[in-house]
Amino acid sequence: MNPSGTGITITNHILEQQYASAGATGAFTHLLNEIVMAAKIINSETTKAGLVDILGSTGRRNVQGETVKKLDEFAHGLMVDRLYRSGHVAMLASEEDADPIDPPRDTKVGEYIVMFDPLDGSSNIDANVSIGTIFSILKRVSTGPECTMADFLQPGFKQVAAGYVLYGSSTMLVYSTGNGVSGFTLDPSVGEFLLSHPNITVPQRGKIVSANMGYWDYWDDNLKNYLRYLRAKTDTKPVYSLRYIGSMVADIHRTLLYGGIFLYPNDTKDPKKPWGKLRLLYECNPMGYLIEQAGGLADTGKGRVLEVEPTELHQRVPFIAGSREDVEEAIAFISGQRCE
Ligand code: FBP
Repeated sequence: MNPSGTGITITNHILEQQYASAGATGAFTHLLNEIVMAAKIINSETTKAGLVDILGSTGRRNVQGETVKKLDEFAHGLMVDRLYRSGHVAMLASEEDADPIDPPRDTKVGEYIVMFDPLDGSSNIDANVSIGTIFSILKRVSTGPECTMADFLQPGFKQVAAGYVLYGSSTMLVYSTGNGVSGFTLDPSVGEFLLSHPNITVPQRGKIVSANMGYWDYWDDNLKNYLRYLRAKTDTKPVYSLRYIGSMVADIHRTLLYGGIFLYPNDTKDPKKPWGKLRLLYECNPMGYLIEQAGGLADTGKGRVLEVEPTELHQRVPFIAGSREDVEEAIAFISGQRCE
């Protein structure tokens, strides 16, 4: 795959989608292009992070109770600025803010709701491990002068687009508008995201398991049975290899390309929060949408992630996603239908 060879830029690709959809106004194209621009600017900061004063924390804690990293704050501010600059956003929500983010005064607003995790995997930033930006786009549903929480608390299957940017050995932007999943690699020599991974399809079955095994003692027996099964070599399956980066974007990107299964299940680490760690609206729904668009499955252990009726902006859900056959097998074990 030679990005420069194809020469299809992400803007070309987005425009082709626009021409293909009847009644398109260009608003969506403009919005996606602002996300592309934000990705390029965040990339320029992450690649020189060790050289400029952008590593380390701000000393503040966000609504998740996590320490806010300087790059988190930078990426958050930039996404808010670029998205509202498009003039097509009704309202925004970010992992970094407890409440939806009002448009700046005198900003032209539009019909799109965007929720995002400005910098996912921020615990890995200072160690130069891959990190990412995740975004989910919905259409506004409320009709009054002001947006309401109903605009944000929509089930994942209502998304009109979703994607992520991976700041890794190379920087990639992977997105879907409901017609399959496409991956673009940033060619620094031309400053353009070029099509490098057309029509990404997750393999039906993989041989990689991705979960933070450090939490083993907090998982239930059905899940442990499944993971023991993956560790066993049988005539029909190899031993599954363990890969866990601890940045959801990087772990899901590998799962999309190589197949296998990524799990952040519910656990009893904190009995008050038995539902795992990952956030439904700006982590699990956009990633679940991409996995499904690529032919895989995304489940909570009790049903399709994209059918969860959201109740809170920052709610968390268990997340089990990847190759169709692997997720089906995992659910059979987790629900107790299988135990060997
Ligand atoms: P944020 O960094 O955006 O808060 O994301 C959460 C996250 O870092 C995910 O990227 C990753 O999958 C998970 O948490 C890792 O959690 P843990 O350290 O508990 O395995």
